[in-house]
Amino acid sequence: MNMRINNEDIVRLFNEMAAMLEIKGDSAFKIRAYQRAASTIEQLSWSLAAAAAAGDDLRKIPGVGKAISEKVQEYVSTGRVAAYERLAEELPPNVLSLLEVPGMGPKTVKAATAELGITSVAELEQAALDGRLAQLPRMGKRSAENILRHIRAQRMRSDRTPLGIATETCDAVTAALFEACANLVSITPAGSLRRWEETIGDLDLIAVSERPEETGPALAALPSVREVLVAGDAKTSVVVDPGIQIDLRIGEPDAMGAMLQYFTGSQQHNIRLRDYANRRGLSLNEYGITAVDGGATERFANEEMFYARLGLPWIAPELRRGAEELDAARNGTLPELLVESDLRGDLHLHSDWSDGKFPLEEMVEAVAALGYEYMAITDHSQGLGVANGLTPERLERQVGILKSLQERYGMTILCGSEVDIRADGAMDFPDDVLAMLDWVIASVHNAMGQERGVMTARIARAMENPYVTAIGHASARLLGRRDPVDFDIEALLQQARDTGTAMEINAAPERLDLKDTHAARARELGIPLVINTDSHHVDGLANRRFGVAVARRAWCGPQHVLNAYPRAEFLAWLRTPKPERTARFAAMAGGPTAGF
Ligand code: DGT
Ligand code: CA
Ligand code: CA
Ligand code: ZN
Repeated sequence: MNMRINNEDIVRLFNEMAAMLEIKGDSAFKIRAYQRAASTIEQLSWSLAAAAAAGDDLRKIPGVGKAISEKVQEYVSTGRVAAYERLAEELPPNVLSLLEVPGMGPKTVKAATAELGITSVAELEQAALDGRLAQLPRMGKRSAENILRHIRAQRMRSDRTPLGIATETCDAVTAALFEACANLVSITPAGSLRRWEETIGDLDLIAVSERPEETGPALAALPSVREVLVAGDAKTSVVVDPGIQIDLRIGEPDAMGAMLQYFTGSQQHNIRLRDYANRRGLSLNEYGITAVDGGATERFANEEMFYARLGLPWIAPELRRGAEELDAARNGTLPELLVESDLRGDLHLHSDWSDGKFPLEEMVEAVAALGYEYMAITDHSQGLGVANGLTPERLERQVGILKSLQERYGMTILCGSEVDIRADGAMDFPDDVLAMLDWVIASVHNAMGQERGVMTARIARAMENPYVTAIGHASARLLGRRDPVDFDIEALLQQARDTGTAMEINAAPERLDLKDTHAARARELGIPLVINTDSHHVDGLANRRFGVAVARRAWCGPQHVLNAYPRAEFLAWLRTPKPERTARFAAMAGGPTAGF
């Protein structure tokens, strides 16, 4: 199989080219063109390489002109881009990491490498400490000290924080602030957290208080604060354990609409919204909306009113990516997004029979308490020794127990398994064992370093198995800890459609897998998505909100999600022979019950 280049590969390429051109001092126009192309391609759900290979005209994509389109073609057909390689040869190694240090612009990076011979952030830190950095043109003592502070803060912040950890930190800080400030009225998260991005650069909080001047100092005084970066009237910035920056701003109740809108972003969404407003003679800022030809700033108590003033419906934060959401809002074609209460089942759950922490009965009881109509217990298969995987004999015993439990519940309890996909794509149980199950999730848990072609063929083979209902956490990534496996997502999703295999959105916040753009592509292809918590603990069931967020970011409504369907329809799909399931799902999604 000739593996395609993923969109992520192309995005990285163009971002790096932009950065290198910046250091070289090339034209701002050219740099901006690469950046804009990268940010557009990042949002695409469909494979750019596939489109290029099919001979599509890539210039129809906003931000993709002749030069960019030719580079994509070159990359796709040869796996290399000569212009990129030329740039990399011209510049010192490691130069891109220097540019990531706040305060280090392209000119400074150039000077630091050329005049001081600096090739790493560690060397930059040394030069800032011993005074050499301050000697550079346009630098000076103060700037050098700032860079030193940023290097240290960056090290402490350790990059972007996975959504789950950011959410926990946000909850903890919010609770502590309420504890510390009797006059606090509300704390609302904005920024990437409110948009449910998979990783968070920093946390943006907006506070409303009866004594606003006390809120910032109260944050700075919390015991979890490691460092105070900014202590101003308008903004307080701190770094809290476990190394997350928090930007706190004070809002006013009658102007929260603009405040929340502005700081929710994304920056790209705001830029487009501002252009849109400008063309209507209005200008936007964090306090409200002002007519360009003068007059007072109008204030808005909430975002609905803010967007309404622009003639737009409210746009869900998950959609605010600066992609197609503005056009959709204008045309009245924003999707009816999935909400948590649409879910009617959870189909990936572990008990203490494998690596879960709770007995079968307690897991079943906890799911029933959510009011679900169906569930599946899916303990690990035998191959996963470390997770106490079940042998066929233990699995058969578990099936017996689940059948007897079923008598006590109105909820349908499916007997399932999370079966390893072995390195060669074979299932970890023989077909006669799989045949006794109602629901089979196939997942990759080992040999994750396989190259793209091998991994794609491996998962594709698993989908051909007639008993495999869904692929679990397809990329096997752990945010901030383990990279996704390398596969051709387009080839896999087409195989899912051809074989009638559902694709899981694993809601565990360290996974979020499928990720949003891949889930959007699955939706476009008519593949049923299933949102599972993969709970190993009764508390894990609440993680469904993260899976719902991924689905919302993928523009999914309940009609796109298998476990949002009423039991009868879900079971009818499950009873349909596998190759016919895609057609069956299309009929469900487009049928009389769609869009409930
Ligand atoms: P992050 O923190 O990297 O995960 O991403 P955000 O989106 O939370 O970004 P952040 O914290 O820098 O700023 C929060 C929002 O505030 C951002 O999404 C849009 C708005 N914002 C901040 N600075 C600017 C700016 O210079 N221009 C515009 N248009 N918006 C800004
Ligand atoms: Ca932020
Ligand atoms: Ca921020
Ligand atoms: Zn798993």
